[in-house]
Amino acid sequence: MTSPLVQLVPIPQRGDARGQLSVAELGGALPFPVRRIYWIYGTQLGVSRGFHAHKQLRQLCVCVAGSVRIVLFDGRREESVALDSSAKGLLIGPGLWREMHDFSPDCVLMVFADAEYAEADYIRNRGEFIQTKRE
Ligand code: T46
Repeated sequence: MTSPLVQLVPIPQRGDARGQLSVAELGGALPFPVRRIYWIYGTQLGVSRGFHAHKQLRQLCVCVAGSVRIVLFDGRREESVALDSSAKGLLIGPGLWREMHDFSPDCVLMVFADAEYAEADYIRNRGEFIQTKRE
């Protein structure tokens, strides 16, 4: 049986009468030590992002405001997931082509990564990505 490309993890919610608080910690929602955090926001209407794969990088994506749709492709199968809550995170491992579409104007996508930024880890050409999956 093939495992799903979309791997969602629950993010513990610790809100109370004062408001909301969400927690991503090692051994909980985070399966790896974090070495970098970045967040994507202010995305213009109709703009899509991503269109690349990573050779090694593991990431946890949490949409902490608004919504976005993420498409994953492993060279054969494609799956899509809507992220619209800080109560769930999307784990994206290496070897997956990812695209981000349908950003809401208020979307803030926070990404926890297990390594520092390295352009050499990116495969930004879809044809090249598909070729590496065949090898
Ligand atoms: C990913 C998806 C979900 C840096 O200098 N440092 C960084 O940590 C990052 C993430 C990017 N950059 C530079 C590289 C580019 O010149 O910022 C610019 C925009 O990056 P990029 O076009 O790769 O952004 P997205 O939104 O297409 O992809 C990003 C991540 O790069 C990628 O790892 O998986 O979000």
